[in-house]
Amino acid sequence: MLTMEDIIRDGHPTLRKVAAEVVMPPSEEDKQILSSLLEYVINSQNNEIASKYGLRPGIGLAAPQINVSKRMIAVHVTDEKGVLYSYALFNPKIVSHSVEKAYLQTGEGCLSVDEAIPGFVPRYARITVKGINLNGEEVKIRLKGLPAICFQHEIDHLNGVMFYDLIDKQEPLRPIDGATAIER
Ligand code: LHY
Ligand code: NI
Repeated sequence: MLTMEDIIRDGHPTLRKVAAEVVMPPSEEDKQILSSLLEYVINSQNNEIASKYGLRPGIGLAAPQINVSKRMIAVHVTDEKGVLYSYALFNPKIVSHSVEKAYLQTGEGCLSVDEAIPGFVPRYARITVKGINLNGEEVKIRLKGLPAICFQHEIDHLNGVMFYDLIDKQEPLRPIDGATAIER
């Protein structure tokens, strides 16, 4: 199982690389890596396991964060209605998005960034993501709210983008006009 020791931190060059597409059908090794990402986020949300292994709680994780520069992400997050979005995807891609923007009222954090960096991170309010799941099936997911933000954060990691890159450097906490503020 993955622990915080497997997660590389800000400053590591892998976090700034554009990750490679995973060749389909995926190898057993790539499937194993992807399932370990999902296992981490699930374990990290279990109080007993998280405290036993010192896991920082997370809702998403991308392969570059464990120093694997390949296009794989895992997300395990519930929306405001309590609906669970639990996905492990190869080659996830945003195939369409709203014009409307949204941002988390509390800002974002990152398992690869140890300090808190305040500021609003502009995201699309709604996205449609396509990818391949662990069973090799193509999935198409429509997302809004926190799950949409989480997928965008994880897909950014595949492109070498960190959340703080998107924060307004002059005025980090200026409400983003026309954007919806989302509570966690
Ligand atoms: N994980 C963050 C986490 O706390 C993702 C995240 C996304 C935080 C959106 C806050 C808002 O689970 C990662 O850093 N994954 O890359
Ligand atoms: Ni992150």
